Amino acid sequence: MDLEGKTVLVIGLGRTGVATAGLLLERGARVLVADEKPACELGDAIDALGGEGKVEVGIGQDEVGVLSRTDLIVPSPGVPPFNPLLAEGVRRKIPIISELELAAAYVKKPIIAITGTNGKTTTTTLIGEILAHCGRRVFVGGNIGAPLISYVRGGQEDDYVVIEVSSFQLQWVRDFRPFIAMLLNVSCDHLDYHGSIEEYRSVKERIFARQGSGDLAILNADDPASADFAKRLPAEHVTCFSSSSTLERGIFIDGEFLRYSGAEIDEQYPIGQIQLRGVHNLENVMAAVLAARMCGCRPGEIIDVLKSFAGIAHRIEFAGRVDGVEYYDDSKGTNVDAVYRALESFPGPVVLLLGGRYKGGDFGILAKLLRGRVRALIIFGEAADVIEAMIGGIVKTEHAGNLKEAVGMARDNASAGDTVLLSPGCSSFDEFKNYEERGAVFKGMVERMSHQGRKEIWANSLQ
Ligand code: UMA
Repeated sequence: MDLEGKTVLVIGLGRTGVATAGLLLERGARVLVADEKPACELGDAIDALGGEGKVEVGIGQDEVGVLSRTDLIVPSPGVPPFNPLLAEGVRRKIPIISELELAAAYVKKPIIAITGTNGKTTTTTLIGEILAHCGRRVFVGGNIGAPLISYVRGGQEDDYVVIEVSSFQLQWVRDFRPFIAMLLNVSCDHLDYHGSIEEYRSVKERIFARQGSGDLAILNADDPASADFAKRLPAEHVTCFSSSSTLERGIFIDGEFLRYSGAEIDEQYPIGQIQLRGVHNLENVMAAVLAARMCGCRPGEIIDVLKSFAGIAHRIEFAGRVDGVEYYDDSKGTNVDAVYRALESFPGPVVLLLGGRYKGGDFGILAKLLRGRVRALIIFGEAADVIEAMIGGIVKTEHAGNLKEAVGMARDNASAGDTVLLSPGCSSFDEFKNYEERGAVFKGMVERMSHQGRKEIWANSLQ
């Protein structure tokens, strides 16, 4: 892509915007930056780019006049399509390209791209671990942390590029062509950004659109829409995984094993040796196995990693034990489907913490699981009233103003043998910078409670 002398408008100067602007400058483009924050709050980002002289900053979100001198727009993932600059850019037919697509145009190594509403981070991390264990050099990034464009600016010394891809990053792609692409699942999420589940799904499906000869597409056979869609994909190889049915070609749960079967394939992966818990995680594992086998990893090598891979932070992560109650941090569970999957992993009794900023979705789908496994529901934050209206009272329900209060109430409601599960089903932005901060606060509280508990036991033993 020839960027020399082009005037490019970067919208949003967060992690993606800074890396994007850096690449554009390196390639000889003139860079304009629009961010909803005032320029004085963007000091670090501007410094990272070499100071104010390097890029033009201070452009407001509705200063559409700037578009008359813009050749290309690169929006950051978090900038929604209805952002005034973007919407006007579309109307004026100015080319718009996502950071993902811009970066991929320069990536020389095979890309493995993972999308889906839930399980992306676990699957991406697991694939990275398996490939590394098999002696491959691997970059792991995308929505998970370092944007792909930051990889382009490095030496590109790896054998594979494994990236978690969000629907936001797929919003403006046209030519993005991963060697392996996978769609793990689709359920209601980010409706405040995409408008409808249909639009959200169609954006996610763009991950497969440009695949072709030699490429592999991986889909979830249990998702009726994906099963049908699989027949129309351009990739040379299309494979599915299923946790509920037997597949002639693909990978599925067969008693105590994950069984991968195909024309000349019949492999088994013992479920008992997999550290990750929950059916949803078996789905993630199956998708990862398919990708790893495509990259030439051997079953024995894959099993080695499955035996030790315990998951990622804030995703049904064990946070500690206090008074015989186990606490789990699922702060990354920011949509209703994620809560459903987390709850399914615990037979009960569970004290469930739900809340934060509502992003859409029907909490009513949790009703049956609530009745079967949940002792008490603690709802907190901005979304408390919305959640109360959908599922309040199905089981004992209490309101808390914030997460800290909610944890205190959970402790009061739980008995030895119970699980306290923070799986909020909402974003964290009403109270925290991101889900990581929310999870860290939760884990910090559990840690303090358990210290306190130990001190009390110690003090009592001295009396
Ligand atoms: N901004 C605007 N106008 C807007 C919106 C934002 O100017 O309308 C500005 C903000 O003031 C800020 C900047 O844009 O200065 C932030 O850009 P961004 O929200 O795109 O955030 P980045 O720091 O670039 O991080 C993004 C992803 N963020 C989002 O998708 C919201 C990160 O995913 C990702 O790790 C990072 O790129 C690197 O690839 C986070 C996320 O929450 C973890 N992702 C969502 C999710 O997982 O559910 C999709």
